[in-house]
Amino acid sequence: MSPDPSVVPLPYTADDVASLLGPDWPELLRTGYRWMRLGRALDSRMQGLQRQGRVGFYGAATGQEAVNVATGLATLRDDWIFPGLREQLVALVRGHSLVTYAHHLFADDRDPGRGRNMPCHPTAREVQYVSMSSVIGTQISQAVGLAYGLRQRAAPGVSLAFFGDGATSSNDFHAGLNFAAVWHLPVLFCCANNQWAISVPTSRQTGARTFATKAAEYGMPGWSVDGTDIVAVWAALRGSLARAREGRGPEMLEFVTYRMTPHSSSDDPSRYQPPDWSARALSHDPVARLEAWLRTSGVLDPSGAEAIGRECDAEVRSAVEAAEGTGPPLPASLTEDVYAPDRSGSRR
Ligand SMILES: Cc1ncc(C[n+]2csc(CCOP(=O)(O)OP(=O)(O)O)c2C)c(N)n1
Repeated sequence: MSPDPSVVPLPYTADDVASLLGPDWPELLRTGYRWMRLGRALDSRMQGLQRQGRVGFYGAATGQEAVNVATGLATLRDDWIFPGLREQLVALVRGHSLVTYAHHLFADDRDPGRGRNMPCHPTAREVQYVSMSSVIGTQISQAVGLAYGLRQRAAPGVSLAFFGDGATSSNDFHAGLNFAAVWHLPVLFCCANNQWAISVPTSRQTGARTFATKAAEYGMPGWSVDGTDIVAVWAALRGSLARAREGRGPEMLEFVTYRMTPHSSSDDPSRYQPPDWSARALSHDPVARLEAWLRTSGVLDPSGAEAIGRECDAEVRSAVEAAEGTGPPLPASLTEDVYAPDRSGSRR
């Protein structure tokens, strides 16, 4: 990938980044860049497979990689992720296997969900990434319930609720923020504002200046962050996570991004997006912005960036090859994993 000269530059000197991310910033950003390229490679390959009829459905997160990768790298094992629609890369960065995710996308017999969920709705229990629900907003109050449980048990961890701009109009948004603020819970409300709820632009979603300003009236801090700038996302998350761990209560973070692909493989945005949308989105491509900055700062050279891109493509290709061709879940699996074994000995 060659850097796009029209990309909006990240506004930092190396000293700025060192003060925000610490002395190991070059390694952190190189790692972050690689994960972002992996997310991009995955989206590109899976959209192709969907068009070829090899997977049934796909929802890309192209344009939101900085948010997902920074979240995966800034959170700790004890933290919990309640995704909205596009946070699958968070699970991978936290350690979920790419091959297992590919099995999920093919909805086959090795999919931990045994093909019961739509593609892109994985559960990654081992990294505390909760199964996504397509029902917009429901995960917000679930994340708050989990945070309440953590507090009651004096258990470590922060619960992160992700949701799109559209989900801020759901009942769960109100119930979740209100309950969390009243009970002072360790939860972060992360609004992935990609400026569209399918065909509904943010101007039709709210009269508020930003989504983050809503937090104040619930009684918690709210931050509006450039979600296409991985340094900004990372620094903001570090601050909010640290305060939540200290017991200082919930916060809301709005990450402003540009949706660079259709809502899903079932959508045609040319019917509703303005003609200049893709140019605006491309100038805020989070991968291109980071790559341009890393090159200018001497952390990455063009051949290094290309090599990373090739490695990521190969990793995705080999995960797809390993998974594709596995048979569908056996019919008997329909009734497996549904009930826990009854250990009480009683007859019901
Ligand atoms: C309760 C509910 N209402 C409507 C829908 C249909 N629907 C699916 S995705 C979507 C838009 C979501 O937009 P947003 O929350 O901004 O997330 P994004 O898709 O932009 O990531 C809608 C309305 C749904 N799934 N659930």
